[in-house]
Amino acid sequence: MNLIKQCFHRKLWQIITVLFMIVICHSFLVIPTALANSQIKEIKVSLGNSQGELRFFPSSLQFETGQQYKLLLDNPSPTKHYFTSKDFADASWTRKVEAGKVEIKGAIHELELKPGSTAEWVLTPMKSGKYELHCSVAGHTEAGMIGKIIIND
Ligand SMILES: [Cu+2]
Repeated sequence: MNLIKQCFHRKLWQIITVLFMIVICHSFLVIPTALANSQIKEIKVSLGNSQGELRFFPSSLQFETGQQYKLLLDNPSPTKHYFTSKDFADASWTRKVEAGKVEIKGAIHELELKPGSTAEWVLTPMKSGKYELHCSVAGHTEAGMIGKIIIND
């Protein structure tokens, strides 16, 4: 009787061990898949509008550290504008900027968009904080072409 009980216990432990191994193996398979699936998030920002208003649309941007973003910038206005946020750029890792047929790699601090142009800035925010955004064309910051960028942990 005791031998049967012992045998049963051994079998039970074997089953538990196998189940445990399956769970461990499964998590090793699932975690890299989840990482690979983490999509690039797109955020669209217009510099000014067709009415010539000196504003960013939207003027408040939120990011998360470690998440990759594609910042889609466009200028639908009749004048050129800047997307200037040096501290935000310093707090982020830039993979590339694409504008027209040109792809620029390396650190970026400021982008100038001529009327009707677009640019794509692919970046990963690294350091949380609040950062200011402005357009550095003379008079535009004073007219209210400013914004805020928040990077959350
Ligand atoms: Cu401007």
